[in-house]
Amino acid sequence: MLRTRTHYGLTAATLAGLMLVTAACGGTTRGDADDSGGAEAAGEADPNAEIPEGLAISYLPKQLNNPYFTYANTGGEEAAEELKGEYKEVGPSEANASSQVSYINTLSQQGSDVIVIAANDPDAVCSSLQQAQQAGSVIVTYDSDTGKDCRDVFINQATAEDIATTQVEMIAEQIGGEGEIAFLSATPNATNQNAWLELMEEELAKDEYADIEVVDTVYGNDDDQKSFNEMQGLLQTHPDLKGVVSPTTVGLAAAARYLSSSDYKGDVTLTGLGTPNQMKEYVEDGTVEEFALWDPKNMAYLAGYAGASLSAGRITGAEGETFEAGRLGEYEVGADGEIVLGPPTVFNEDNIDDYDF
Ligand code: RAM
Repeated sequence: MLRTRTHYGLTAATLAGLMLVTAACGGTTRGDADDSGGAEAAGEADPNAEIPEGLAISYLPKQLNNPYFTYANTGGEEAAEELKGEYKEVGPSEANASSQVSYINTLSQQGSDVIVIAANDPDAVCSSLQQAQQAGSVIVTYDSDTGKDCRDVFINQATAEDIATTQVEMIAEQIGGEGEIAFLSATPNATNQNAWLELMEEELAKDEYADIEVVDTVYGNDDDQKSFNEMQGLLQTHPDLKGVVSPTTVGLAAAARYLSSSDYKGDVTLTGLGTPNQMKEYVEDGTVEEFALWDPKNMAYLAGYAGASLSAGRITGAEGETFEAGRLGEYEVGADGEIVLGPPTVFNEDNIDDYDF
């Protein structure tokens, strides 16, 4: 549905911006929402609004070639198909802070109705996203958020608190409640990993974890080789290390690969967030006991439905609004436009064979 977008889902701030753009451009036909009056102009949702056919729904992951996003976006494609929209995926090959900006600008210029993005950096993408909103795109963040003023809604894979406490519980249990641990994270600017790291530190500051000490945090940049090297470095730098938490699928798989063929296997615990298919061999060979994740495909599927519902005006992103998300059923928009997919799942030898992603 390129270039013929509905403006029903626009927020008041977006409408103000749109009016400015309209005024600046003088005579464009795009800004007809400002004189349409009624519920739309007031930014009210119409739960019965039709989702138009042909919506352009574009996915912009942190990076291409990351199995997590490759699998996740099959859910985006599924949603777009069910909604009779046009699915597209574009993205950088590296998860650098500013690597997504040119893709956002291009999608906006192409008239994408919905842009679904996992932000590599909360700030670097903000102004391009706001410009895309002003030009009529709905912005849905998934996996990794930007600021709440730079998007309409955020599809959170699970609450940040749940993701943090699950990982702390796993590492604490596996190292017997005491000793040195370290974090092997993704990129230093990643909104999601940074939120989880902060909450894990808070959780570990509680009395029950008084005997666990975080001695280092390193960044593998969601690059396989760098993550592998960082894991090696951690083990060499901290001879008393009892465990490593890697809250990234790229980091966890690379760290497991290093650990599995090193002398530290069996002595150092490794856990974090991983995909069952990438981790299966390391659970089977005893390198890793337990790790967690959610279903990335459902996350991207939910993002597609949220984006289409916004674009059609069924929701505006206000707290308390509800919408139907296909096979996942009804979801509600929470505070600050956050929509939570569900709790994380813990994987170990008992259930890992039940999953294929
Ligand atoms: C990596 C990415 C992604 C994160 C997962 C757990 O694939 O950093 O953003 O959610 O790990």
